[in-house]
Amino acid sequence: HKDPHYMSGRTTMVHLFEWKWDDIAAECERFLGPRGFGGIQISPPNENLAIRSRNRPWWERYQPISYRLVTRSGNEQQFENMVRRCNNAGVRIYVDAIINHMTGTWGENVGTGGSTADFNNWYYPAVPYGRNDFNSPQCVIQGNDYQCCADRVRNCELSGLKDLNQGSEYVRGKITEYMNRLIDLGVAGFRIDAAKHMWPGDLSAIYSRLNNLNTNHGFSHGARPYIYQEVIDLGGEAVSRNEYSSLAAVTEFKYGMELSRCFNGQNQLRWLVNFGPNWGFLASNDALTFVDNHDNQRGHGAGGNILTHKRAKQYKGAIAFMLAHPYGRPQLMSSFSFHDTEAGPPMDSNGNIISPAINSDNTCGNGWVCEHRWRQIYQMVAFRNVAGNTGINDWWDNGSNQIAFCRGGQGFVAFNNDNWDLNTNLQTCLPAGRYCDVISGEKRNNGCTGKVITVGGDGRAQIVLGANDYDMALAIHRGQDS
Ligand code: LAG
Ligand code: CA
Repeated sequence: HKDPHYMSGRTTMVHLFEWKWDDIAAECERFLGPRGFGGIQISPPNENLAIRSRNRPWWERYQPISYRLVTRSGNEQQFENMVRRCNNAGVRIYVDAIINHMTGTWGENVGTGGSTADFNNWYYPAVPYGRNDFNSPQCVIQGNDYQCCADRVRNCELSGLKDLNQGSEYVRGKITEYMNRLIDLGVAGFRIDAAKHMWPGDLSAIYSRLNNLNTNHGFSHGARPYIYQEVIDLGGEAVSRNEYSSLAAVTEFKYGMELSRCFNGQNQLRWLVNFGPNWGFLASNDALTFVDNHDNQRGHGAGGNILTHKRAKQYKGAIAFMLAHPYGRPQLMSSFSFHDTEAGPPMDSNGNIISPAINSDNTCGNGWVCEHRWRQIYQMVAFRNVAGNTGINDWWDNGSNQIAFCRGGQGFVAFNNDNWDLNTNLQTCLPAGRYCDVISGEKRNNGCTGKVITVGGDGRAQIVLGANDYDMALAIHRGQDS
């Protein structure tokens, strides 16, 4: 369950948070496929409670009311069409699977597909689930449970959401039926929401009953779904991510926290010389790595001081480092803009999601941030694809916040997070030539719209990154010379 089954030469997925299926299908064909993205994490595709009293917050999608494939992102036919078109474009789909709980305790009870529920009686007729499919006696997780009591973290309710008993044969059957339907429709894997709140043994039983990936969608015979389990573990809790890493991959929340500290100026970039397991992270293949996710970018989940698109220069620096550095399996965040941390995606007065507009410079409009369409970000996805399995060599730093390194003979990257200029002759490990920096510009009509770096026969080049430059990184790679 640790292989994402990307098409060959692809390395990176993006979370298209709250996008509609039709828009994702178009995005695969017009952008993600051609630009070499490996996959997409989509928002939960199963029916959720429509929470009108709060003006349709984003988090209503974490309140399942049934496993029918109908949400504000689209219906089953649109879902099927999206998966087919994305797979055809070489881009895999990963489903955010909400299997810990069902919706509960809200003053309304109609789902996005019209299903209803009777929360007070644990009754979800559209599945159906009833009282004895949920943990008993009923209890709600309290703050200190995370320190003391793994059993309460797993068997009590997460913010009052009705807590399914995954130990039950019937519940396991309903969950695997849902996930297998998605596999048969061509998805490549799952994010397991709230994995910390489920017993590893129960998850293992569920994973073992999942189908192999669908060979009609280009997967090889016997391919197992990629699974990354959401376990927030910054250390010191009763539940550890190590209880899950033998089953499948795990979200490595320490990664984005530490990288944010570095690019925020709270830790020096030079310490990144041994970034990876030496920092207490999971093994590389076990780790789903990211700077921010849909929760911590708005102070939900673990919260913390995480860089987001709102601090663009530092954020692009951190993302460029993540994509240039070989550790982990990177995931990009693609957001809608927000001030209110509860607000849902751009929507019309009927609550329908408004599609992103695509501007002539590749960026998005209509309230969508589309970090994945920022040049400095999508061109680093291409950098990572070119760098492939190479390691890091020729690390250089100035003893503070200026660093540079090579990826074999494939690529070279430099960063300046000091408040003085970087202007130094460095080894790039690349063949002689004139290279177009993929951060400050791009190759266009045999020219380069950004900095041109001249690499000599000895592989060295003069590298300039002004403290006041628009971006703090510079990156060149094979295929970008002229
Ligand atoms: C997750 N991972 O473990 C998701 O990444 C996270 O986004 C989900 O919480 C959570 N687990 C449950 O799937 C989000 C919001 C919560 C929200 C919850 C359910 O961060 O704030 O809770 O989704 O919609 C909301 C209210 C609570 C209320 C609860 C139950 O904020 O006050 O108690 O709904 O009605
Ligand atoms: Ca639970």
